[in-house]
Amino acid sequence: MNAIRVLMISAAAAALGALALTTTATAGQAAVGCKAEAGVQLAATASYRYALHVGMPEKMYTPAQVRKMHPKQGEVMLRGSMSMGGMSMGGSMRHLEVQICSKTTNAVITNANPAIVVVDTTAKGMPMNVPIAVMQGIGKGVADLHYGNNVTMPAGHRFTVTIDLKGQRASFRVTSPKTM
Ligand SMILES: [Cu+2]
Repeated sequence: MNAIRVLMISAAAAALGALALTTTATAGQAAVGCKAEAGVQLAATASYRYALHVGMPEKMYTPAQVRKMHPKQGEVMLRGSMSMGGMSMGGSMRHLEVQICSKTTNAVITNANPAIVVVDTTAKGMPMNVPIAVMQGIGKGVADLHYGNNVTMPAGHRFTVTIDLKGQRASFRVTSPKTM
């Protein structure tokens, strides 16, 4: 019991250390994000800019896996939970990601706690809460930091995606892309 607790604490300390390192490396110059790019939809609220992208499922790794396996592609998950069976659902899994930036400076907001709700309007589905993982593309750094997960979104279906951060809400309409 005690040994487990010590282990958990040291793991938390290690995670904090890694975070501190990241913060130090980028101190002074906030990474800029939420750029207008192909396949990205932007929306602004009073304080934030949200950039939504839905693409093919991404392989997600923990920081420890990245250090050990040196993957060249995929994403590193900094916090949060990987959705169960993320890669196993075959054709209807998509990667839904939202970057959150300051509306005034476009600085990437790294410590947000957003809610993301998806509704399949084609299937007249119930609202689904997306489990929030905080991710960065491998090798891309904090400029790519975003929130989301692999989510079941059948190809060609229309969806409403609602982002809510501290009551500042924006909704997007998006069609799930076909397999490329
Ligand atoms: Cu991602």
